[in-house]
Amino acid sequence: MSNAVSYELSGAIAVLTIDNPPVNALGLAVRQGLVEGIERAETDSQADAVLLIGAGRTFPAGADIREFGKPPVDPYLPEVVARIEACTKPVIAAMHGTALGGGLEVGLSAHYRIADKSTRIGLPEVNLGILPGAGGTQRTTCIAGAKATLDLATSGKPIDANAAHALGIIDRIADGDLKDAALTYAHELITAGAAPRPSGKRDEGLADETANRAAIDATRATLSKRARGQFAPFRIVDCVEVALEKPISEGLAFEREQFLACMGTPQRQGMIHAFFAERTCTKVPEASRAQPRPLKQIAVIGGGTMGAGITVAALNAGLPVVMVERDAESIARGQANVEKVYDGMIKKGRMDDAGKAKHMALYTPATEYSAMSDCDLIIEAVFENLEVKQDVFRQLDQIAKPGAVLATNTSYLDVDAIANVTSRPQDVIGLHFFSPANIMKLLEIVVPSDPADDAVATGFALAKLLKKTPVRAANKDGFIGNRIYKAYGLCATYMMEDGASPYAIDKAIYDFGYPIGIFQVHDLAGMDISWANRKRLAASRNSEERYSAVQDKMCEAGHFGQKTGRGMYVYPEGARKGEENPDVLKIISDEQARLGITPRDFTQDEIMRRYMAAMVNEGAKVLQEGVALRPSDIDVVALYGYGFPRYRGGPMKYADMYGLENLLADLREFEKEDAYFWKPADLLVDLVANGRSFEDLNKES
Ligand code: T1G
Ligand code: NAD
Repeated sequence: MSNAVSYELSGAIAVLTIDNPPVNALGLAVRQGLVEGIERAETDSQADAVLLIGAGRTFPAGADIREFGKPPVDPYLPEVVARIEACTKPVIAAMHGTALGGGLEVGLSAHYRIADKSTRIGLPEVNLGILPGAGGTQRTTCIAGAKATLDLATSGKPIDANAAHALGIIDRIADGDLKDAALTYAHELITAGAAPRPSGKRDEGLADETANRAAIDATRATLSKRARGQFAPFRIVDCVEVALEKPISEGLAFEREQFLACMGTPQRQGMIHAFFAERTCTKVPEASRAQPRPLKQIAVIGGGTMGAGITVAALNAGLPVVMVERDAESIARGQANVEKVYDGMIKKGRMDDAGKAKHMALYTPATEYSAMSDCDLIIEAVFENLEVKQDVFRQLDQIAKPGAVLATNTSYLDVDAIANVTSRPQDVIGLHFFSPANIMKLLEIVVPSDPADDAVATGFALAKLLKKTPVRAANKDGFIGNRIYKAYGLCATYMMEDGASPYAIDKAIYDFGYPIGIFQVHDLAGMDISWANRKRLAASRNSEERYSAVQDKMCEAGHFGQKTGRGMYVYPEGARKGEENPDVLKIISDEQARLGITPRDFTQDEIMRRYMAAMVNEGAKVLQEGVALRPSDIDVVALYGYGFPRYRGGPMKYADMYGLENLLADLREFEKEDAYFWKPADLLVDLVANGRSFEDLNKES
């Protein structure tokens, strides 16, 4: 027997225990072990039934994703599943933890299923750019119907044991110890003379043809918006449709074809890269060297846009929060900003008054800094002004308890300049949340020049508590995200000044897969913030840097974006979707005339080649300067903070798939018109010269 699956007889039950930590992924050894186990049980005269169960924290959580992209090795999962289903003795699957993807498909290949009450089951393959390739689309439909299958497989979201039981996917919820309950269930089935019951031959889910048809049509309609540009979600609908119309053998064959088609797409590469990138970014030197400090109570200074969002994120995680504002009027506004979030959820029916009360019970408003003297972590989110922030940290130094971690939410300011006004700079870090902070998953953890390892580790512990995706960034202007954002923003501005319509630029970015274009983002964030930043940097700007005054002139004319109802777009009566703004087009053409620029056309392809070249080139500089630890961290920042389409994996992954030599060739072409802006990063030149990729750097990190 393979060492990943053990065989033991418990009474008349052959128990196959899958043991492949950490998540019992269905790697080769597990697949071999399952086939060997079933064949042994079939010939074992003492065994009247077979029980499949997982050791450790979960029933198999899917195929082994690390095997993807490598040459597949027999037995393939569909064969393993078919072998289990064909077993001549009843097979019972006992599921706990997260029975996902191939794990659920193995469960469905059994004839009966029992689950622990906290089990979650799901078909998350779509999150990896693929689809359930071992019968999941077919057997789930046979049992639970089209809607349930489509919800599971196109959302990728798991459901709990009760919901799965209600759908007939799980036959029994275990009471008490799972293995004991499963053995009892197996004995009951034997006593009852229960025969093998192949899921593929069941038809409860096929009965309501009208509902099934409606589910297919509704899902296709929804996906056309929700899964714009993606491949796999639509193939899933095709598979479920075939499950409704064809015999199981044809359905399984069709599903396999579609699975292999998905496996062959760049989207699969991009999304699997994203899966591992968001797990790798938590692996940082500081956290491997030190344990985090306690995190029982935190404080937030400033109750504005960010302070309120950060507070809600912490309250949602069950963390008590003290919010401090300048005065009674400001703290009342701060509390209102927090309550507004919960009131909005109650209005949408996603929370009730009791839920709000439970969270607000953890909230303490204050105007005295002394109210924070017991807090383990204090996050400052006051005005983006160095003097104001330094003053806050001087006061904090007086009242915060020894060992408290002091953090600033600054977007651009020098964290060392803030830390060094205190007597404990080693306890100061940057925690750069993204707006709205209770929604956005990204958290840049900014490491100044000499922090204590456990202070940085505490930042990562907070991220885990708040269910944020943390990325370590060194303390350099704009850190990772805003620095790269500035570069591709500049690129878009230059193209606009050279003749590309800002609306065509936004359309190209939207068609590339972003939710909105760069100028729509500017309008959303408010042009005044970047205007203030340009003014702050004016004195230190390199004279070689091309400077476009278009956005300054827009701001001088009050075109700040959605907050003033006009920016690059005009927003009639507060509309969220804008219309073209003729005043801005006038400003652009006046600037072109003033600068003697003859506007020229830009194709979508050229717009995106320039946009991605600017993004990746700045990413390479961020890497070579050590601001980011690895290229995949930059991908995580782009995916979770800046709307980069997940199915493309992130800018650095995109560049690897596009070919670094091609990207360098683009830079060389653009460099002819602006050597300063388009100068290729040394790292990029070096990688191309040595035939290496960003993925090589990821592997070395
Ligand atoms: N294969 C390989 N490694 C995996 C894995 C998998 N399926 N799932 C998790 N890991 C690793 C992960 O990289 C991490 O490693 C460690 O396990 C702990 O994971 C035919 C083809 C199960 C809910 O998509 O959603 O089946 O970083 O940090 O937060 O239809 O992992 O420690 O080195 O995420 O508690 C379908 C993917 C596969 C589920 C646990 N299955 N996994 O979450 O821990 S495709 C999935 C998860 C498929 C068939 C197709 C989560 C989890 P390391 P973790 P967690
Ligand atoms: P905001 O103007 O909405 O809120 C700032 C709050 O700080 C105000 O309520 C003000 O009363 C309070 N405040 C000012 N001085 C104070 C003091 N000495 N003590 C206590 N409270 C004080 O600003 P915001 O958008 O929430 O930004 C806050 C910080 O977060 C800034 O550093 C900003 O750069 C950063 N940030 C903003 C965003 C964003 O998208 N808005 C995103 C990331 C980071």
